[in-house]
Amino acid sequence: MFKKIPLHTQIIAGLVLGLVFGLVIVQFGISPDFTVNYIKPIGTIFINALKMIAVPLVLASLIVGVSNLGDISKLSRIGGKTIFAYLITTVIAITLGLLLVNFFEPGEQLPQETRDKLMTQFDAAAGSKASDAAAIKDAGPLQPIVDIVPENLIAAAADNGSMLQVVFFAIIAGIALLQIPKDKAKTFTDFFDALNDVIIKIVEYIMMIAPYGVFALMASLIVEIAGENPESAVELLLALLKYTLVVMGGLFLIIVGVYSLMLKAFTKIPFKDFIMALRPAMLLGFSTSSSSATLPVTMKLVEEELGVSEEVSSFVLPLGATINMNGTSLYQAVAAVFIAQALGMDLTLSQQLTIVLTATLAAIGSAGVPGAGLIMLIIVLEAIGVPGAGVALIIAPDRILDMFRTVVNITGDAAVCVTVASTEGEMPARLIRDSNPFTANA
Ligand code: DAS
Repeated sequence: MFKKIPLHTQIIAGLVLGLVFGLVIVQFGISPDFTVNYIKPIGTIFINALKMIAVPLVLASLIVGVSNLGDISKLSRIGGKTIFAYLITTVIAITLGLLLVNFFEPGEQLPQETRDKLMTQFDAAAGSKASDAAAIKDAGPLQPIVDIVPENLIAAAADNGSMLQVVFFAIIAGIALLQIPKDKAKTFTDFFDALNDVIIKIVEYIMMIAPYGVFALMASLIVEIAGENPESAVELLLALLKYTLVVMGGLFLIIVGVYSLMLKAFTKIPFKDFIMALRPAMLLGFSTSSSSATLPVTMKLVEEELGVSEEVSSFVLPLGATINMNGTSLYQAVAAVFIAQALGMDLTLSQQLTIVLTATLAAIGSAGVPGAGLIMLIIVLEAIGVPGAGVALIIAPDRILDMFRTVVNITGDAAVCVTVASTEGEMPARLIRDSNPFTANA
């Protein structure tokens, strides 16, 4: 019976029960020892499992994603337009996220005592972070670029902090794959294709313990942060609520701002018709939190309801489901800065620009499965010197945010798809009006 409950319902239940459990412990002054010694480890296991697969997930999904572009020569007009549109919408989403989180500062209200506890809880030896920060300041202006190229791939893979170096290698390997004889590349591509599937299966296993992990993380977070004064738990929850509203606001602006402008500028599709035609895919993305699972429906809808040819949709949409996640990239930008704010770490401009680069790459590397964005967030955090375990702070609302950001991911893929098709002269308004049941009688 338990298996039949949808995953997101289970996780929301874990979240609520963890919240209630933590608040009861704090409210009745019960010793935190039991929670810290027997509940918190479950949460640590869940976080470690997420961190465990971050490196293989990046390697597999990026190498497969880049090599799926087909050989370099085939990156014709459509491929160039598609990748350009995906990169532009991703950078716009991240920039919008950074503007919102720096303007609303959801993590700034926390008292210093809470910040110190959070920093300790995330096993971040503040001292070493300070020395890392000092090292960053002393390094030359091109150091961030130098740091992208690993001197030892195994060492980079072993240290979550060098995730950007793993991403760099994965992209270079994917491009090199495109330039060696197809028969030779197939062995390598098949291996990483299989690895990609294995990792996605492992993500499913990890998401099975998610309800328990979220329960444990929420309970121990409340108990450890509240300590003697319960009101600091309330402050933390209020900060989390503000963070959630900033992400949701940003996701909404992407759809009604970015995508509607793009459709208005490059297509003759009325935005309302686009959304009405795409509704079934948006609802499926919301309930499954998976771009990959929704892909077949998205393809069917853009072809049948919006007049996109199969040739365009079968290139643009699968690529988008793999490398284009505008919702996830906005979420990662907001989450990274929120966690830094909550830990009292001021981010320099170059660290915020690093977020643009790493969140773009993290979104490219995120697989279209539930929870992928959270796993890849670790890359962004480590790249800017914020402890990766800081994801524990935002894990509570993450399942709900995953549902909404997946809807934006899917909508963005479809918006770019109809834009590319329109610029290929594929969809005169007449065709859309005739084929679209919502407007056929208009
Ligand atoms: N659930 C992912 C997707 O399918 C997005 C994410 O995890 O951020 O698009």
